[in-house]
Amino acid sequence: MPSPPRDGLLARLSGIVGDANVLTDPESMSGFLLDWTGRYRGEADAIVRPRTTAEVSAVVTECAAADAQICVQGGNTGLVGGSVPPPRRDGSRPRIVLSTVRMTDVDEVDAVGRCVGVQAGATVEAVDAAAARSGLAFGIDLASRQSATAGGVVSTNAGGTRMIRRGNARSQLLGIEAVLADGRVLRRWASLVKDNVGYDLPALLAGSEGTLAVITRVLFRLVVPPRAATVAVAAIAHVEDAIGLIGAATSRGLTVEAAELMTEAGIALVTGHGQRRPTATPGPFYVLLEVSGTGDIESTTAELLADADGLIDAVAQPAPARALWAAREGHTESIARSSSTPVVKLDISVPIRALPEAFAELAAVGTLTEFPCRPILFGHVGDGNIHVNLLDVPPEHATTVTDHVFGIVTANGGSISAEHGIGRAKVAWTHLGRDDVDLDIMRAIKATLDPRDLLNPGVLFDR
Ligand code: 2HG
Ligand code: ZN
Repeated sequence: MPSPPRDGLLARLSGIVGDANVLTDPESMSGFLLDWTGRYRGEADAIVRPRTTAEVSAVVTECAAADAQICVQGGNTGLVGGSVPPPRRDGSRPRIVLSTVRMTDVDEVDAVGRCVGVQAGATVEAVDAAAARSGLAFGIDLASRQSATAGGVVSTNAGGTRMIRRGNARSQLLGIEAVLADGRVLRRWASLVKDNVGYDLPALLAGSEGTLAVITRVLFRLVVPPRAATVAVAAIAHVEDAIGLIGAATSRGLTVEAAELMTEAGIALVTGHGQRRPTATPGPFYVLLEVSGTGDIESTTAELLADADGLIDAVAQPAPARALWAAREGHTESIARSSSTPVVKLDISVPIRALPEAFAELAAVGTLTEFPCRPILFGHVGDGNIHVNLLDVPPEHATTVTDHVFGIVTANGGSISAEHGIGRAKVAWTHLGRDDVDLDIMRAIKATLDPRDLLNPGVLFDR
């Protein structure tokens, strides 16, 4: 049952952001209360849409005074339930969703310093488009680029398809502005590549999943894009062949901009949803490589493919080769549309040397009679990161099948969350990724910055 908000809180929030930006009717609220996967639904008293850092600070201050909890939401494209509030457990605390949807400013790019300041709600696509107008690029790219936001990718420390070359969202950070749980504004905003005055607080907020502060602005470093790149998709016989191809590309002097692994089961799903099959001859596995370099990259790529172990078929096109990328990027959407139950989405990583064996063990989950499910595995093979998507899992088996997958991952020396974070989906398993000392320190940091548990309740910690 929804609890009544503290007297007057919503009126005071309306005074800050305007009546039109405090949504309380169920129809306009519903999209903000359900996560992208459809697995996590929550409750809140209102959706509040501030426009500026000053408004966020005022909203947080009012919420703190009313003991109201705040769930921060960007594009709501995270896949671990971290951007929607939990169902109510404690009926007495009011709760709002703070949406950054109106905070979309993108400053002028500093082409010399190679950086740009943006508000938290600017999309990845908008950041990249601004960079491109100055001949630069944003180091983060992902399939949800039209919705995923700057604040979202930083707070989840997103990786995406350029991670192998450019690093994760934390690596793109030059500065940050964030509102603390008491309403004060933390601002580190010098476009300095070298700046070692104490703790790296922007880096701490990256990956904190909205539990320590509300990120309002980000100063991103930008990168120089390659002059030319080639995208190749190879149908291959073994997972090892994908890893071999990445090493061989580097040995030939090519720079690997992206390296993605897919399976025939995944390609069959995306082609069933309108994408073109990448190679004429199917393979049990596919690797998509985007490579850049100097000289004749096309010929070097052709030689690379001709010498590749386990090659069944291959195509190569000059970047951006959108149709080739579409087969990879269409996976998430096609998977969501193909499962009879909410997809169990697990995002794991293992050391590269353990990847072929771990991959085989993970794929075999579909053959176990105790957990009926259909696994589709794909991901960022160069980073050892596999997205384990389990379709048609009866909801009563979701926890046991997750336990089973995480057992495989930890036995292979891997991580239970490679790039999607913990959200509310993986809270019960954080002990598999961090020991007691580590978790104690995390709780101590949370207790220092948000002692009253105002920010993103239920995310990262079970409270
Ligand atoms: C991707 O790499 C995203 O496309 C989503 O991280 C992965 O749907 C998924 O499991
Ligand atoms: Zn991914």
